[in-house]
Amino acid sequence: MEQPNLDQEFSTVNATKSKFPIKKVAIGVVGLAVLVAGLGVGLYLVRQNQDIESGATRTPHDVTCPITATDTLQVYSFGGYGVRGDKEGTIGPIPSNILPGEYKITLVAADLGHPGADSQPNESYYVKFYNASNAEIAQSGKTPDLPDQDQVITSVVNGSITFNENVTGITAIHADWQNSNSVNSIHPVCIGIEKLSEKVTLQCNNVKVYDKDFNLLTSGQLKSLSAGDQIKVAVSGGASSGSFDKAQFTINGVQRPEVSSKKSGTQEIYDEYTIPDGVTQFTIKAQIHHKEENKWL
Ligand SMILES: [Ca+2]
Ligand SMILES: [Ca+2]
Repeated sequence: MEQPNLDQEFSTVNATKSKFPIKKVAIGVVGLAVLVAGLGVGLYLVRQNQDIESGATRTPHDVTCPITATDTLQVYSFGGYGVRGDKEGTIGPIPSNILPGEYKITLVAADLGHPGADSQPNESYYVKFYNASNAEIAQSGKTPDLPDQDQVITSVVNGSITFNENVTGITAIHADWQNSNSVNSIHPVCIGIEKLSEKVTLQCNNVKVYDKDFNLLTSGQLKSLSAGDQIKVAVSGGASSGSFDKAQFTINGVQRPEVSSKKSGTQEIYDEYTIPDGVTQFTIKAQIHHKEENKWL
């Protein structure tokens, strides 16, 4: 997808008198659009077993998280400490690295003291998700009460939850925290965050014009280009995941063959072009192709 957006255009410059007049040309550089698309793939860091906090009154329960991380499922541990309704109600935030998108949330809760002497009917917790500014951006559903006879419960608390920005921290909170004097102790074990779809941000950057040796041309040098000069036109893209594999340039309305060569050490894809005779002004448009999304920008 393109959205012609003429950034700059260089008008013809009068040549000084010369025995062999050289026709001057101008190069127009066209910027392209930003596209936000859904559905993508990516790999994430999975961090587990964060150091949470210690306290004389908080003894961690050694429960192995029953959720296995995959390419599309992140797992974060809360460290095994308990939360209660009357005090010590939260754990975290633990660091996370979750991109914007739609996810399914699974929480694991435990109490190895079960079956206990008393019945605790609200052994439940939920989590809050925070952005990089430590602002809360979402809350999960609550785990169901851990039955008195059970020691571990795994629950899908959100079939689908959408994050519109990166989640960089997760805090586990007792369901009764700050609402009750009851204990209802429960140990948040871990959270599974399964990607259903990701918001991939794609962007096509402005066209660059180089000489044949990859020296970037200034606007003054662009005005000085002459018929027969060899140039390289290049375009790059930006993406929250994946990569760009080819580009196609249109110069003065003529679409050129697709190219895939990249400027050494960069992700810029370039085409080689020789300034023809009889042309005094150029408009260059570029499209770039995102491999994984299979989209032209
Ligand atoms: Ca219970
Ligand atoms: Ca308990």
